[in-house]
Amino acid sequence: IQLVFATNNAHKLEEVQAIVGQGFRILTLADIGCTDDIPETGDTFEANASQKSTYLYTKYGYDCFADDSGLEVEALGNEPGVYSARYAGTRDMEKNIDLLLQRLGDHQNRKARFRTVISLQIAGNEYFFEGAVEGKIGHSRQGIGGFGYDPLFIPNGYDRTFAQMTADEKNAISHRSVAVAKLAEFLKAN
Ligand code: ITT
Repeated sequence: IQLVFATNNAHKLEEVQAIVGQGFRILTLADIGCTDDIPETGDTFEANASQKSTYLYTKYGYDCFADDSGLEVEALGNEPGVYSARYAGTRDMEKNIDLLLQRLGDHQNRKARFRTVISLQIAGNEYFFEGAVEGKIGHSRQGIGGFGYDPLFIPNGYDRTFAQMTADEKNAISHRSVAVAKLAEFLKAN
């Protein structure tokens, strides 16, 4: 099985490749010579995942998939959500994390979830796969692994953040691994 992954995020690529193993060959945008800034203007994860995979399939004709994901913090009305990558206006994660910690302050309710929606395009048909992981937001950054908001996110049942886990530990429970496992099941069955 060979699919293009419509992402510019090297961390996502690394995680997905580790989750699916060697049985799947995942091509990158670089592999197919795509340097486009793929538009992402929806207001749901589904819409954005679909926009990215549809763009690639329509322009290049490759079977492909896209991952749209983000962090939903309950006390912030599920922000940053689809704005996770640019919460503070740019892709600077230091600023994004500072803003989140500032807005949450010392709020008692620190419940949060990571969500991933994958859109798969095969022969002109689209399929969606979702994953989520529940947890809470720490009071400060902890750990240096992972990417994005990982230093803040403590999954339920653990007392460490995703950034304090090994890649394998994160991949065993993450939102992305849940969605990717469903994608892999689907591909094997079809
Ligand atoms: P592509 O659209 O090119 O795939 P992106 O980084 O722009 O890459 P998104 O639009 O889906 O991806 O934004 C997701 C953001 O949510 C991402 O930049 C992180 O800040 C955050 N995020 C998603 N998954 C995460 C994870 O597993 N750990 C920490 N933060 C994550």
